[in-house]
Amino acid sequence: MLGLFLWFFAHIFKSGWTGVNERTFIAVKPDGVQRKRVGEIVQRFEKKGFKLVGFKLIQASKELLREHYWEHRNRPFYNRLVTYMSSGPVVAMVWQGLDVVKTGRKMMGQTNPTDSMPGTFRGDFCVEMGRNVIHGSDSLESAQREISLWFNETELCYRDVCTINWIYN
Ligand code: DAT
Ligand code: MG
Repeated sequence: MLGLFLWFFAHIFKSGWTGVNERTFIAVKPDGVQRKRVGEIVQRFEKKGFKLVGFKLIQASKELLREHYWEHRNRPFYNRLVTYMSSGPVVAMVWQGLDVVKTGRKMMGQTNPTDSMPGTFRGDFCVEMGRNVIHGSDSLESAQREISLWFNETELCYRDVCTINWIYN
């Protein structure tokens, strides 16, 4: 009985994060902010048809960044990465829409800008992996974890937009 309840709860909870309600965490890194790429990055997500539900300029603490990049804690670049990410403010955002996690990753390009196609943020805006301008969640699970790490529930606006029928059929 408890199992059934937990399954039901998990299903309802997850369904809030799928389909047109899927959400991803996108951050313009300190180099992207300094190099004035915020406007164009926001514009491309808007133009695509995704919905902005969270946005803030934040000087992230090293604690937050260590947590954010926890999966890389044993990699040789971990400390350098945390130092770079704390070297200036970042613009933290939550975007919502159908397949936004996967599409956001495609819009970003590959981790190494050298491997990123022109037309992607990393393909167009940067040359080196250690200054690759933008972060985006790599899975639905990462997105949930990262959004709750960077945002309080009160900072997110789940609003309706009047263009919905022109974006989805
Ligand atoms: P991504 O940002 O594409 O999700 P990731 O999660 O593998 O890439 O790594 C996080 C960041 O760490 C990445 O944006 C740049 C840096 N990084 C990754 N691999 C690296 C490496 N081999 N050397 C230096 N920095 C690296
Ligand atoms: Mg990653």
